Amino acid sequence: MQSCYDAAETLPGDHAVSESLSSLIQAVLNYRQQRQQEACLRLNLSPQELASRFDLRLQTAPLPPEQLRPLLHTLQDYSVNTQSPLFMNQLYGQIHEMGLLGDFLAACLNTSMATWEIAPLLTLIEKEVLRQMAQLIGFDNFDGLLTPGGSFSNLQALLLAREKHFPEARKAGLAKLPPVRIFVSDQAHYSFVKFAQIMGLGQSSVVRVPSHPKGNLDLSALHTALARSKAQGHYPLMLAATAGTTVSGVFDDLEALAALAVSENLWFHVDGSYGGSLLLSPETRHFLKGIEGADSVAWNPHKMLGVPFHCPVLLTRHRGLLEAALSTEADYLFHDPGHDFNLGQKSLHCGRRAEALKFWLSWKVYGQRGLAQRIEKMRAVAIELARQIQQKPDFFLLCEPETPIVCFQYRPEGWEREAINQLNRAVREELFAQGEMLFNYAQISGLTVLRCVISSPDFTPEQGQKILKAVSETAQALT
Ligand code: ABU
Repeated sequence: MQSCYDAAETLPGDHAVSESLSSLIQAVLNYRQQRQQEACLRLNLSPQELASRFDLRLQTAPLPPEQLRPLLHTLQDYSVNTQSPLFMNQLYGQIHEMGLLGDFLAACLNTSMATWEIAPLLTLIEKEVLRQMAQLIGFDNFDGLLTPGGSFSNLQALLLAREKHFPEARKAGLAKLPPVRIFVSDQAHYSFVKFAQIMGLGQSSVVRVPSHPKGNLDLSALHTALARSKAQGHYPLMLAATAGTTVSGVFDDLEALAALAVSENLWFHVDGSYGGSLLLSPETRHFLKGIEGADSVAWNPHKMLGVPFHCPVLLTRHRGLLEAALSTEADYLFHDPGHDFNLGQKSLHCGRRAEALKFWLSWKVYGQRGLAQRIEKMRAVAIELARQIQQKPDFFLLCEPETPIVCFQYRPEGWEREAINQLNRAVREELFAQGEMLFNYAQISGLTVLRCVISSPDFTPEQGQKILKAVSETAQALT
């Protein structure tokens, strides 16, 4: 049996293999293009059914060459098609070509971002991306890095806050810390609770302040929570605002929260993992007014900008604090202590992929204007979808979209709240199983809403109508 490469003569990396690599990559791209035309975005199979259809086994013998292309195609077939405009299930979706190319290039360069020695140009590229983002935020001074995810950016912000308020905790641990409190809205990302627990602060150190019905933090509830916490002898450490909430994509009042953070001596973090990208467009940056007052910002360009998953960024205006909080002696790797170009000294983990490259290449090629247009288009179709919803008497719109997220309910007249909630969940489950349009559901303000995250600039108003028709017909069929 002949293998993809003849193991006796050639090994992966040899010229003969790289020849076939380019045709294999072309085959993957062609098949990806072909899949765009297909109606079904996801096959609804149980783990057992999927495992029985796809040959997962790893064997001793090499794969026969004629089986490789079919294997790659099947792998694509059985994966979720996130490239369709009708993939609206998560906060990421359709990617663009420069993002894909930049990610491929990062894999080709195959290095770690730990030190200047092994990633000189990539380090400068990461710093340039950070500089441009910091400028958009309005930081005069900045520091930062690409992190392993928005959750980890929030963790690094927590560590920065601790370092600023209790630098001794780094060596001495938490034993002498007062009972600290971290204030977030009840719509904030779950990572604050998870990482407060992992940091040893305990889940109860996170105070989840009620939000308004559309999902933005209620300022008067925050004042009440702060006063109660201080009266109980707690130490208010951090206030974390959300710029683009996970469910409804709305913005907390950053200006008011920044002012409050100053007066209460709180570390002010803005979790702009989803909504940070609105800073790129002059049409939308007003939603983030006040972000320049943040001590730290999380921002994930992969969420709205078509950069492949993932590209999470953490920025702070406190230079030197990341190293203070995280650098560790390891002279086998970091030969020059204090070298500002050894980004590994600011990082939670050692080996870090060159995630900034794909964003840098996208920005370089499309320009800020091109990236901004993507957001403007997606927002425009989200607003159009919201308008269509408002015109239908049996639909309810949660709120005017601030980002390209549209949350709504199908609401038959005269139905009780709980019955409506159950109906909407059933509608989503039915449509999700059919696989022609993938959107999620979520709870907010006691409602189960259908949540469409538009992540493609190709999404059309006709596709919006198709979604509403499908929701309405499915609901009627279910009742
Ligand atoms: N990191 C938040 C992910 C939530 C979502 O994609 O729906």
